[in-house]
Amino acid sequence: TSVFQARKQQLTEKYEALIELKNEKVPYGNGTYDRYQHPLLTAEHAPLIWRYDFNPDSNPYFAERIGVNGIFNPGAIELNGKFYIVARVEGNDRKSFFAVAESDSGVDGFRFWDHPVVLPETDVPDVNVYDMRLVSHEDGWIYGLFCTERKDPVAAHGDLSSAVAQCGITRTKDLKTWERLADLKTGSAQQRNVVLHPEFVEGKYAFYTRPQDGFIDAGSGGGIGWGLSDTIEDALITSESIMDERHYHTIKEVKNGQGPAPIKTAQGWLHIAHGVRNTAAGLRYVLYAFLSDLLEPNKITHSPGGHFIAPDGEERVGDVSNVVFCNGVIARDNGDIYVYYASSDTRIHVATTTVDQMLDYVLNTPEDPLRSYACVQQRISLIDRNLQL
Ligand code: M1P
Repeated sequence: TSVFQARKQQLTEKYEALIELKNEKVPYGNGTYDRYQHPLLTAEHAPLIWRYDFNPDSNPYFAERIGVNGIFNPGAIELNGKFYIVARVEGNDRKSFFAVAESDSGVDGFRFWDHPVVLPETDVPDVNVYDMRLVSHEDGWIYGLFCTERKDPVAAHGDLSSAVAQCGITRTKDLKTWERLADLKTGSAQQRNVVLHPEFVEGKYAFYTRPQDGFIDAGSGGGIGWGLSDTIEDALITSESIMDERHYHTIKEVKNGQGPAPIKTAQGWLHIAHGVRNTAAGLRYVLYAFLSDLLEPNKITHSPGGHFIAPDGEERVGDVSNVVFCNGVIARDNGDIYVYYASSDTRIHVATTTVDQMLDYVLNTPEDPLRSYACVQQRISLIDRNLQL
């Protein structure tokens, strides 16, 4: 057999074994959610036909031609009983694009469709697109809100890093054909982590936003914002208010952002978000959760202190280490919740929980008391109640 044939067969067998790998819960959990043994999607899960030239004449060594660097920050949706992830796939060339992977179980067996998403451009072409939030809106469309990044047109000569991030909007009925709408317009110089609320509010489209001054720095802006738009086709937010502010010496001191669209529960809208703080080792991204009012989704009613999920074990290391990031969740009719999150801008994981467990978490976890002394009092109160039992 030729090198081509041998390598093609070996890599195909290895790939199929990876896709067929069963995923089990990591024992014990923390009572609120369970992690799983294996990541769901990594660069190795990118189909071989995306990466290798299968023609022996032009690729005698069966060498990788267009590599994939990472697969992370997933949007997620359930359609007709199947689990779909719209992953951020990053090529070796640093450009991200979106691709749909499908699974029957939601915790393993995710397989990409043959072709990535063909996302139409606007008149101002995107340089990079990433982090799609999928929302099944009550208007009947599935929307994908994502970050579109372009070079800053007013960057100083020689500055090749300054960028402008804004919210791109696309919609689909089947995850196959995508219609591109105009980018969201707000008063902010930069926007990332924009999410469409699944229902109309006051008869308008409602958005969670994240205004910020610079591409990386929240600056005087930041926090999870909220705004309404009359239309989605040419979405415009004229009044943006901050519903979840950053706060000194918390997990969201430097930045925060809404994760996926919130889940509707009997007790309120259940949100998963990310919070960022700075450390000597760089930024640390964790997930946190909160509950907001059913009628006024921008009013937070319960805000557990600290993180809900923080990077753990292998999650802590990757292209951008010490990061967990979530922009996809699936809540099934039976109350099961699948939280799709990525670690260190490298790979995708799932954590499973239920609406009941998450409500137990947000309703019974005390708020951050913001001072060490108060934290000790909070803990002593728990200890004393336990000692009496
Ligand atoms: O590298 C960590 C994350 O950084 C950004 O998140 P944020 O806008 O909150 O700073 C995003 O680029 C995200 O994709 C990335 O995972």
